[in-house]
Amino acid sequence: MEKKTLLLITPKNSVFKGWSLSPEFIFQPLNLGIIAALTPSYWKIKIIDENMRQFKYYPADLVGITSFTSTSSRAYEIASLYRSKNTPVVMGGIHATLVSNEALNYVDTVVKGEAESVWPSLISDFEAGRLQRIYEGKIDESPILISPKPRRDLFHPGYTTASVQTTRGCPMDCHFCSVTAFNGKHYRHRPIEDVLDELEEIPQHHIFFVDDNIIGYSPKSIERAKELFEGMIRRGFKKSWGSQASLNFGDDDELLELARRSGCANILIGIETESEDQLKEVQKNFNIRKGVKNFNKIVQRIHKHGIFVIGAFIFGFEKDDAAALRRRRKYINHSAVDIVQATILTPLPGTKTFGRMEQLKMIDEHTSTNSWSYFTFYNLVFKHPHFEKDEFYKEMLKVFQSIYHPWNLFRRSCRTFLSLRKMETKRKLETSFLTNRGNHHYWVIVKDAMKLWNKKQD
Ligand code: B12
Ligand code: SF4
Repeated sequence: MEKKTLLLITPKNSVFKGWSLSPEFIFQPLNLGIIAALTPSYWKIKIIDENMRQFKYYPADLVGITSFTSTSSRAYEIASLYRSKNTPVVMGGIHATLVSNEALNYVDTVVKGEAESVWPSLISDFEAGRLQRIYEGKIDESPILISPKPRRDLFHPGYTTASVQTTRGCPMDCHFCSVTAFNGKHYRHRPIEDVLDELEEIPQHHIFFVDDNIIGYSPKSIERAKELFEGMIRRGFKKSWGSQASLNFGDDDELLELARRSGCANILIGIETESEDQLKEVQKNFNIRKGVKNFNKIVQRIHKHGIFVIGAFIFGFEKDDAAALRRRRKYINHSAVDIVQATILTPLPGTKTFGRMEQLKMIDEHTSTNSWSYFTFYNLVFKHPHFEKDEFYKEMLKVFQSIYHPWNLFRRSCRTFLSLRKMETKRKLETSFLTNRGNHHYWVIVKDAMKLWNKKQD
């Protein structure tokens, strides 16, 4: 019997290159590696990441597409091409889950939620010629997340960083974030030995743990993180890793020490804003609890262990006026973070921000196929109470030019050099150089995004 072919695709954003402008910042499509691992071994599987190589039509029996909101327009384009050739298309991932009715206009089947519980039955249904329109992935109540080792052998060999996931879910439910809507409030973790075994097989030196918070919030989840780091030390990994966490990453010296010894180089923390009012507006309660006045101290405590911090900030909260944008810019330029990720508030489907703005009819057109491409976090895609679009962009130009000004980049790098402890001078120099490049990379993304500011959406 001839093998059936499954083609799995990560689409690009057709109007904005963004992250994929630097090959070293392109991440492996872990989701597609997992789908491939869930597929019976008698299938032939190919993964195409459009961010890595130009898309070329490749014949298949079944096509699976993943997508962010910002890449959904391109996902629909590719889906239409395959459907025009009578190849069934399945779409999964965050966008198809949260606006499944829209996605069903362009694809044969939508997988809502996490795929582990449904993909094997979808494949048997396909083989039996009874593919359904919707499959609903179930999230287990158990704190243990069972997910197969992704088929890394199918990834393009050019990724310099390997993506690994150790946990899912976030109890915080911040208004602008879709993680809780998608992965649930329940924090789940993979068995530590499974993660360690997976790490053994990864050739890349750099690892990005794609968890939304690698340590979680409860004492139990923090213990789990320590066990993971201890396991990495015990097995003698000499890799360098980064991940995401909340401000509680800086709470515990023992945890920080274990993180560093296990190879932690950097951590991305959602600081969002220096204004308590705005933190309240988006229910970023954890940061309020930590206290704005302590943010820099927390970052400095992380520095003491030789770990640098990527601070994520948001501009364009509904209460932001021009003065507030300037205050945030000033705060950032004086803050202790090493790399600044500054973005524009974007209502993502499934979030409370989206629900509220949608009700008030504030959000830009997002029903035509291309307009989702502008939901990149670098465009204002809603009617702001304090700004016309051009006024907002005028202010944001000043903000970005200042945050990523060569002089500020230089100052930030010097601060990084001086603040990192427990590191020999050569590594400190390398790290300062790296953070400078990181900031510069964000500036490159912003410059690319600015090209869209004056463009009319299709
Ligand atoms: C790592 C990451 C990135 C990486 C990219 C990784 C990649 N190649 O996919 C980088 C840093 C490049 C990135 C960029 C961006 N990201 Co991002 N990112 C993440 C993060 C933290 C982890 C993603 C991940 O690997 N998860 C692990 C995999 C296993 O989970 P999964 O993708 O959900 O897959 C499961 C299911 O969804 C399903 N599934 C997924 N695809 C498919 C396909 C099929 C066919 C099937 C059947 C099932 C299926 O099965 C999988 C297993 O259960 C998520 C948060 C999160 N919790 O997911 C945000 C997240 C996906 N990112 C988000 C956003 C907004 C962005 C940016 C727009 C942000 C920005 N400021 O630039 C850009 C967009 C980039 C672009 N190309 O346009 C949002 C997306 C929301 C949305 N509605 O689109 C998320 C959810 C974070 C959030 N705060 O809300 N991101
Ligand atoms: S922003 Fe971070 S803390 Fe808030 S819900 Fe999303 S993942 Fe959780």
